Amino acid sequence: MKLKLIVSSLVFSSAFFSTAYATPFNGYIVKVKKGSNFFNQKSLSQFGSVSKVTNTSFGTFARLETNKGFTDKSFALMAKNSEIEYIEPNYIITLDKVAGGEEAPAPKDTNFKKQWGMKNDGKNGSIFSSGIAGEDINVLRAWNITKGNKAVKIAVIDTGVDYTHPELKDQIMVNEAELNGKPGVDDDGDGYIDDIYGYNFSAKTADPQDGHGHGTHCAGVIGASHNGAGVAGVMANVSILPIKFLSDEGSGETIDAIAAIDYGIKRGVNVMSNSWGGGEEEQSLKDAIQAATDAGIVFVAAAGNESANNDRTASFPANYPNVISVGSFTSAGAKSSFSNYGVKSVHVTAPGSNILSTYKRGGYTTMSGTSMATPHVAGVIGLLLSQEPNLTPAQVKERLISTSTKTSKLQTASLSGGRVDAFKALSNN
Ligand SMILES: [Ca+2]
Ligand SMILES: [Ca+2]
Ligand SMILES: [Ca+2]
Repeated sequence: MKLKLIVSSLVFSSAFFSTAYATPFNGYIVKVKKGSNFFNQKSLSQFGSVSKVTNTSFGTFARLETNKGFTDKSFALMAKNSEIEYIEPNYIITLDKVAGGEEAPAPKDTNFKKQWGMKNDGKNGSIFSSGIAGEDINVLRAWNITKGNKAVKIAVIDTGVDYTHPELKDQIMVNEAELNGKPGVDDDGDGYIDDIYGYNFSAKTADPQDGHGHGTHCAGVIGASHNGAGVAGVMANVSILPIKFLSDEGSGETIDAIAAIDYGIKRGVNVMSNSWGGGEEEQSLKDAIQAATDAGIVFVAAAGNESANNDRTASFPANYPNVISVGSFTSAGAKSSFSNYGVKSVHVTAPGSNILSTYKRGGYTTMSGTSMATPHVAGVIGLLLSQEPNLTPAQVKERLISTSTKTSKLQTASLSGGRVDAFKALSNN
C-alpha cells in the first residue's frame, strides 16, 4: 500500500502509527451498534477518549483518541467488544493533485480559448505544449442539447469553495431557509445551524469558504459562469454545494469525510465530486458511499496521481464499489504521466493536465491532477442528468463508459479505453 504526501505537520504530530498499518492515521473510527451505550462505558478509558461523534443515516461513528500505551493487543480487545460493529484506523486524507501545479501564476488574460479540455483547437495553446485538435470532452456539441439545469445539484467535497467568486456566486446551492432564517437557529432542521452555503466539517462551522484554492478550482471546472469573462464551466446552469472537510492545508480525516458525505445525502444532491484520496480500505467510508448510492447519488472520485496501476494497488475512495473512478489525459490526448490507470478499476479519463479554472479569493490558476479530471466528469454527468434525471448511478456509469471516444493512446488507461465525450453521452451513441 502506497503512502501519500501529508501536507499538514499538525496532523502528523497527532498521528498514531501501528505496526499493522503503513498509512498515517489519527486515532480510530468506531462504529457502535444501534442503541449502544458504549461511549458511556467506564472501561473505555483504558483505551482512550471519544471525540467527534457523528450520527449519520448509516449509523453512529466516533473518533477514538487512543491512550499512549495503545497497542495492537488493545486494538484486538476493542474489536471484540460486543457493543461495537467495527473499529478501524481514522486515515488521513489528502488532495489528489500534482504538486507544483498549484503555485502557477494566474493568467491575467484568461478566456475560454485556453480551456483545451472543453475545446481543443491544437494551439489553445501557446501557453501549453503539444495540443492536438479534438482531444477534449466535446462539450460544444453537447451544449447544443443542454447547458445544464439549476435543478441538478453537485456537491464538491473538498477544501471548500469560494462562494463569493464572481464566477461561482450565482452557481451555489443556497439554503434559502437559512438565508432568510434566524442566525443561531437551524431553520431547515437538517441538523446544521446557519448552513447557508454548505458546511465546513474540518473546522465544524457553517462556513465552507476555501482558504486553499483546490476546491474552488474543481467547482469552476464544473460550473464557472458563462458570463463573458474569465473561464466557463462544463455546466452553464448548475447548483453547487460546497462541502469542506479538507483543511486549508489540504488535509483531512476519514471521520470528517463520512460526515461530509452524510451531509450531501441530507441536502439531496445528485452528484458528489471527490478529488481526494488516501488511507487504506475502510468499512466506514465504504458504508458512506453505499448510503449515497442508495440515495441515487452518483459518486465520482479521482483515480490518484501515483502513475500506478489501480488494478494492482487499490486507491481509495476510487476503488470502492459504486464509484466512477477518473483518470487524466493531456492536451495531446495521452494519459497524463502522473495519472493512475487500470482497465478494470479506473472507469473513464478526462482532461487533467494544465487545466485553467477559478481559484481562491476570486482568482484563476492552472492546476494538474486527476483532481481536475474528476470535476470534468462530474460536470458531464450534470449535463446528462439535466436531460435524463431518472438515470440510476449504475446507468450513468455505464453510459459514460460505453459512449467514451475510444483512442489508441488511452486504450489501457481505463475500462472505457478512451476519453469522456459529453456529446455522445447525451445523445447515447
Ligand atoms: Ca440548517
Ligand atoms: Ca439559521
Ligand atoms: Ca466566466
